Amino acid sequence: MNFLTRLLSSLKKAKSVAIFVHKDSDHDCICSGLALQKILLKIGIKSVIFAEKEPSEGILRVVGKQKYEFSSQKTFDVGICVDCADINRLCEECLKVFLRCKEKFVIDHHQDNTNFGDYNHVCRGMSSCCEVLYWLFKSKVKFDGEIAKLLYCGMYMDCGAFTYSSVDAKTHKCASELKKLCPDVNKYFYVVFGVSGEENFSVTKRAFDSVKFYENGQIAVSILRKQDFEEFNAKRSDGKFMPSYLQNVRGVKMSICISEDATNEWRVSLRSSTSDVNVSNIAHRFNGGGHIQAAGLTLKGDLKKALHALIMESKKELYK
Ligand SMILES: [Mn+2]
Repeated sequence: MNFLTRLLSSLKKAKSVAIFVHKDSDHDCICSGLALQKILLKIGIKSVIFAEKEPSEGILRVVGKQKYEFSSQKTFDVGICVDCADINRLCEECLKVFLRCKEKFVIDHHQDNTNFGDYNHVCRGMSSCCEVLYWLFKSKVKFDGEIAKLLYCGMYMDCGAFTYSSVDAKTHKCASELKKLCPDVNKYFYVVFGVSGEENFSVTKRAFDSVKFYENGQIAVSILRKQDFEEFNAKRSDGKFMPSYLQNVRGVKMSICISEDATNEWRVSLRSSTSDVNVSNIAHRFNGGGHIQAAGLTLKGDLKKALHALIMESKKELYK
């Protein structure tokens, strides 16, 4: 039995269905979760979405206010996890609920997905989980403008606006079909990329001042400390454009953007400008994960030591 047949037959029998998105949610996972919820509704199935917390402002601008669950004592018949490479990407509360689900389904696109569901549909290396959902349900459900908008936005954000190596002719075909259903979708990218406040501007400026280059300009590193965020009343997401700025510097093959989340706890965002440099390999060595050209990890402890370890691993990947 193929994955979709299995999923649909389980859903038909299920009295309760839960969708799960990963912690530190990005556009792709929230858009995937909401699109899947609406797709299921089209075939008469109600579901709830479990998340770590309310999505960030940038995501809210695209999806609007929606209902999420954050914990539950209930046992669900079917659990579907989207955009999650590994079961540990679920927050503690979501994980408890997911583990109790009688049947567990996984829909994802990460190269390094661990097939942690009872049934797994993983299109490794595809642009986004949203694209996976598009191809999976395309022949079963008639997508409407709202579903198309969600799928398009999640895909657009997860593939660096169609610039990553994960984008192929199929991705563009999917985008083309979706865009017919939501012709004005670009306005959301204006609100996500175009609008910034003083806090955002100031913290980005601080990040620029911190930039150092290594290995003859092939590696660029930016660092934002807790006090930088506090000084400008900014959040980590206010510095989110640094990776793309650094990737645009001539000669830079990979960038490392570091933000101090809590005292001596560093969230690291890795990007590479060529698929020859696989930053997900680096992330894995520090228990992180992601994609070939975009990955992330968390480090604890002394920054100097952490940075040194990161540069050493990056060099290994760079000269492979
Ligand atoms: Mn994704």
